[in-house]
Amino acid sequence: MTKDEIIRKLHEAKLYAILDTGYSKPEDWPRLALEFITGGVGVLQIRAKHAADDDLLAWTREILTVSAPAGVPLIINDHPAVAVSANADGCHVGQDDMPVAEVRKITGNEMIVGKSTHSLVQAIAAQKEGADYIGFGPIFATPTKPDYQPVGTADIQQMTRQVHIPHFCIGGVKLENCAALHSQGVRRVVIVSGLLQSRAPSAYAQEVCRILAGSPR
Ligand code: TZP
Ligand code: MG
Repeated sequence: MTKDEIIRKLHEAKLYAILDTGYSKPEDWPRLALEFITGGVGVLQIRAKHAADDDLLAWTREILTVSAPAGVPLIINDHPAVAVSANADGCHVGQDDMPVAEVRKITGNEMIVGKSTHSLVQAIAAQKEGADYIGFGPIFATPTKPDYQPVGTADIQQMTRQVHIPHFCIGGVKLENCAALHSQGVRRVVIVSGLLQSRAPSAYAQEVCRILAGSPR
């Protein structure tokens, strides 16, 4: 995908899913990726905190065989060099990782770079730094990211006014709280454990997308 196409997909996306080794086995990822995409997931990320580069590269190549034909961007958490080797669509970094400009020196100008933010100030700073999209959270406390103070929903409207790159609310987001988040101005979310622990991930994703699109049942 070209960078323009990837960015258009980010704007269109309601739901961003993460294939995380904390909740799932990489051998299940191709099946999960297909179910997620069928349910309307618009962006996928691979997050494998303790994996070797070779494994990450192999997993990424495999998921790309599912995501690329569907036109769903695949982002790698950290590891910009692996993202390049695999020809993934982008790389995602946190506050303690390389700055966006450093990542771009490795990934070049055709990949996107996303950044995790944990406050309104960080969200505005990430936009200024040149990130293509941000994650904003954790909105609620979550075992997936246990050491972070939840940011809650108070700054979402302010963030929406000031941040014009796509922003995805993350952290403790579940199907059950999507309607309340939508009513507070949330239009895009990242869900990790909710989707990976669902027994019907495709239907789960479909329902989240329906709620965030604000469309009637
Ligand atoms: N960054 C902020 S919260 C979070 C990350 C990676 C984890 C979100 O996981 P879950 O399981 O959807 O709460
Ligand atoms: Mg990181």
